[in-house]
Amino acid sequence: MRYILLLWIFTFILSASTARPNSSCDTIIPKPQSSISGDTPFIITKNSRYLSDTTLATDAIRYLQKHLSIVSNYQLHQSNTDNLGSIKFHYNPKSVKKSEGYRLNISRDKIDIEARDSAGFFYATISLMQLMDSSIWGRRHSQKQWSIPACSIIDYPQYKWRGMMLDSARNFFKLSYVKKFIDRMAQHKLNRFHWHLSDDEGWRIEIKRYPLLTKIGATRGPGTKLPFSTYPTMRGPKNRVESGFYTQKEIIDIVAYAKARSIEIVPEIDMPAHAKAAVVSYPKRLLDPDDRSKFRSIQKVQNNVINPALDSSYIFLDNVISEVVRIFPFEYIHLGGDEVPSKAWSGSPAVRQLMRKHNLNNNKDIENYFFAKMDKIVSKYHRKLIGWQALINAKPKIRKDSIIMVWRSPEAANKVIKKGYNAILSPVQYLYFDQQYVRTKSEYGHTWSTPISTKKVYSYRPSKLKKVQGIQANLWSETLLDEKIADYLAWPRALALSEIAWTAQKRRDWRDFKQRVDSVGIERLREQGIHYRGAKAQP
Ligand code: TNX
Repeated sequence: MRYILLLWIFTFILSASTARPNSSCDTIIPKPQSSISGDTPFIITKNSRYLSDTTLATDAIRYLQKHLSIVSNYQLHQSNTDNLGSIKFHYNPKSVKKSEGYRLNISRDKIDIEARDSAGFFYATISLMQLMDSSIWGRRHSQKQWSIPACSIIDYPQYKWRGMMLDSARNFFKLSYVKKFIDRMAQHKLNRFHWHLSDDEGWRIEIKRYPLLTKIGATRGPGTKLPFSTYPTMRGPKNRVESGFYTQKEIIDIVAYAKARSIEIVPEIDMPAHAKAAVVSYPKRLLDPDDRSKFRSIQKVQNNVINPALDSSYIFLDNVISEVVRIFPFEYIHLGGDEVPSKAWSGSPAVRQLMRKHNLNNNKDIENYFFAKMDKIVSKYHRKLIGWQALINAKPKIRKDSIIMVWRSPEAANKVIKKGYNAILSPVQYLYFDQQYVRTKSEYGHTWSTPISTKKVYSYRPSKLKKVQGIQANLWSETLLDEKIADYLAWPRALALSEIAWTAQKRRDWRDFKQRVDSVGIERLREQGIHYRGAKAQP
């Protein structure tokens, strides 16, 4: 009996020590620019209080409170007096010089957090939470006391654009998943959620003036006007009707949800190509009735392009954009611009006439004409333009403060910058998270480019040229048949993304990163129920 009791005590001690507090402060992903470990940890209990002298810390405090109340069943209350054992949020633009930066000082008696903006306070809090046991990220009651290692951190991001794109058009994702996606980004200090909301396979955003966009354009499969869920690159289930879109009300909610996590949402309405869902919904407005062209896109979709010679196309797009900017407050809007099939418009009398009138010689000229007009519309709504690389082919006429997303190669950014534009780097060879991790039949993901392991993502050294706004990973969804596959392809690669976007190159080291991923990074993903790809040796 005594023996059994001893064994029981021993097992108890062992299991308690696996839920150990982190003893070092080197567990944060992405790695801070500077961090020094101290001696005695700070303990959060239900008696801990916070103090704040700024409303800029409000979202950060709420976030910490929300997690604590899930896992510990208590709120962190506010205190008016500066007692020992408080967490202090202090606005200090003098000591924190960089936007989104923060200082975090943890000692036995108090925690000091300083920042100059709400993102800085939020990221300090994220770091604080990463220093706690991983169960802080969980969704069940776990523990009452939280030990946080003593630590002194000075931190700021090296890029201001740290993005991830989710394609809700090829396969629709429920709102609940979009929220999870955004939350997980925020937990790794990613700050731009690029939302691909329209493509050939579906129009996913409610536009009040044009209800058919979602009535017709958000449904595909047998018996619909978009019966091509079986074309070669779509590996979806055949003969099934699929549909889905987000209402404006839902989107307003998501924008606020993201904002509270220091994330801006960039909506993308893809044009003039990748627009089959739009053109089948409103053919009279968007297509030349006399157009005799017959062509297929690279993804084998027939006649998927808006006609750029019709006044009705621009009126339509202007109206659409007027509704988009009403619900998306971010200063940029993404208008796609990729992959116009070479034979598009070849049989359109309206386009032929347009070419004569404006002295346009080829499709590139026509696309530039189209985007010059679209840029004017975007500027009318006080927004700036983002587009894929093709936007600056030949002689672009869009404003110089536009941003070009460069995806064909890492080097292609130079061309963009030479032409005087800003760039976001998203090279397919490193940051297309829809590609397989390794080339094996059993792996999820696309195979048309190179496979991308987490290590490969981590090895990317993005250019530091001034016009480079930052980097972004893209999760196109042709092969993402469910949320689990989306999770698998995104994680743990997104951990590497967060570090190359945030941490200076001289602080980055694969072995050090991998050690943090293996010890706690993966544990945090597991706590959240992410279906990550779990090969430990090669995350
Ligand atoms: C290229 S990159 C595309 C997308 C596809 C993706 C699949 C770009 C601007 N266009 O339409 O979904 O490849 O990997």
